[in-house]
Amino acid sequence: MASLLFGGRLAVRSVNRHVQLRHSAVRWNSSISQRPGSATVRFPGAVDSKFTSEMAFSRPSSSPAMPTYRVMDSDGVIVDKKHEPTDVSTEEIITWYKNMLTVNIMDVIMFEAQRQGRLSFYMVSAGEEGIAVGSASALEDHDVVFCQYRESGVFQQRGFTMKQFMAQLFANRHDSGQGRNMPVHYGLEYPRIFTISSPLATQLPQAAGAAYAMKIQALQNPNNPAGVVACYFGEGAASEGDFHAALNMAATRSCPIVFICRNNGFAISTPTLEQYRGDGIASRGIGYGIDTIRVDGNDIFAVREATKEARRMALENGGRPILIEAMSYRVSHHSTSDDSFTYRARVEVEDWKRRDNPIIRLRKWLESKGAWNEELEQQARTDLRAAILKEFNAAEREKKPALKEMFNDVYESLTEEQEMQREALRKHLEKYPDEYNINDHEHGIKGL
Ligand SMILES: Cc1ncc(C[n+]2csc(CCOP(=O)(O)OP(=O)(O)O)c2C)c(N)n1
Ligand SMILES: [Mg+2]
Repeated sequence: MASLLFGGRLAVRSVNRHVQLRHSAVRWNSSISQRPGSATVRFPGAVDSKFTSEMAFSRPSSSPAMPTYRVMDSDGVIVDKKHEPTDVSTEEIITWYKNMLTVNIMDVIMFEAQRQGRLSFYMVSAGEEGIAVGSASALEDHDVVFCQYRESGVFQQRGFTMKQFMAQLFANRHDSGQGRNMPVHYGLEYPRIFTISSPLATQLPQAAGAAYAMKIQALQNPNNPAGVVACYFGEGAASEGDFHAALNMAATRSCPIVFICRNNGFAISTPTLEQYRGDGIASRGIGYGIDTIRVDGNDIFAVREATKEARRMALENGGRPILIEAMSYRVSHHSTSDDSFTYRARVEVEDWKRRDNPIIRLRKWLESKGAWNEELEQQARTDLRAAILKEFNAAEREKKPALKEMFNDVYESLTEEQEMQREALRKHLEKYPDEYNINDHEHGIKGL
């Protein structure tokens, strides 16, 4: 990746050397030979490990669970007044609130639309809007983002328009992916969010690689504002080998990346109790030598503050990875293809809905400041719903992408095999014209 970005292996080698030199102190220290009589051992693989004559296995059960950082309690009250948000205006906080609300209302409409057969698939992020919007609010436009699939709030906060959401969901001709991806697999060119891909955890090593490239870019262009990569994933995805490869690569190469894990208690039907026995995903960050924090994902202020600080730390001294584990509960079914009441009790879900929710929490805080009330709430809901439905109706009526788009963008130009496939498709469509809605596509058969 680096050589593609920086035009030549030589340039990359010299930059790599530069990067290595900056970290050489740490590496060379580890190879210093043992001092006679020293109480600590200097194995190359475990520096400063004390000798002990007490044989004791380290037991996870005797270490307390990592605490969960929180700024605001479930009644919307700031727990410690010194964490009262002061760096942003109430107006801006209201935009976060409306962004969470937008995603929440869109989710209800689109879930229902899928049930009516108007789109093929959908995934909601109910209960996790605070993690997405809060963390994205702490990022800069020149940062680069990799998502899983349950982070619509990140897209909303980074300026993805309702028209763009709907174009992708209905796979119409305005979709930047030209209808080639499943619904909810959005992508945004700038502020950049790499297009979502279904195979779990693939975004993690890609994100670590992108962060390494950004580190080298920062060395080459020190006058440009330095950026980080933010990489989102679910706790289930952290069971993939790619998660471990990505964290280790980011740690050993000191890449400026903030890993943001949404721990929502489930990987489809598998509860966390059956996914792992350690202390969540946070404990794994420590294992890889990565500074880590666990936060309350229903508390948008805590998520934002932690991400802001993580971003600052990730850029310190040339770069390093940080891990945030944001705790929440997946209130919804996994997707429109899932019925979660076959593997969890309805009462458990209802309990969570009633007990805690990032939107209600922020609403309580805004109301306590006199910045929100029932009337504003009803107005906002009516306006947002109308704006979503307007784009919904327009997108559903739009033409689908031209048929030729199915072959484009795989290679720079069509290969001989692709030409043959296109001709075979043309013949097939001409033979069975009544079997396909060809005219739903831009320019009909001429668009092939
Ligand atoms: C490599 C791979 N294996 C399995 C799947 C099927 N799958 C899709 S989502 C999912 C669960 C992921 O859970 P988590 O990462 O916790 O995200 P959440 O859905 O809870 O937001 C699984 C197993 C997949 N998409 N890719
Ligand atoms: Mg999960």
